[in-house]
Amino acid sequence: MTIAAAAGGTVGSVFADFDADRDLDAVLSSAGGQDTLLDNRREEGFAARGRGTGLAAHGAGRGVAAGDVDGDGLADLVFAAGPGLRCGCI
Ligand SMILES: [Ca+2]
Ligand SMILES: [Ca+2]
Repeated sequence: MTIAAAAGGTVGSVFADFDADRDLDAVLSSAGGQDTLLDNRREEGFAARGRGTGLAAHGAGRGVAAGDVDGDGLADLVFAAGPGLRCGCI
């Protein structure tokens, strides 16, 4: 799968190496409420993951950002959804 194929309804995206395998993965925030982790499989393209990754369906997405919010050395995700913010970690 390409990122463009998975990006319908996307209102925000962030790229980082979320599984520490030295390639950039992507998280897409969706206006439809289901965020998607795109696992970079290199020559195979990206594999879409949703449920089971810690990402959950929510209200209308507004955006996503990545950073080490809790200082544990691992990337965390912060989603803007609906009228407030929620935080998810993968
Ligand atoms: Ca990766
Ligand atoms: Ca962290």
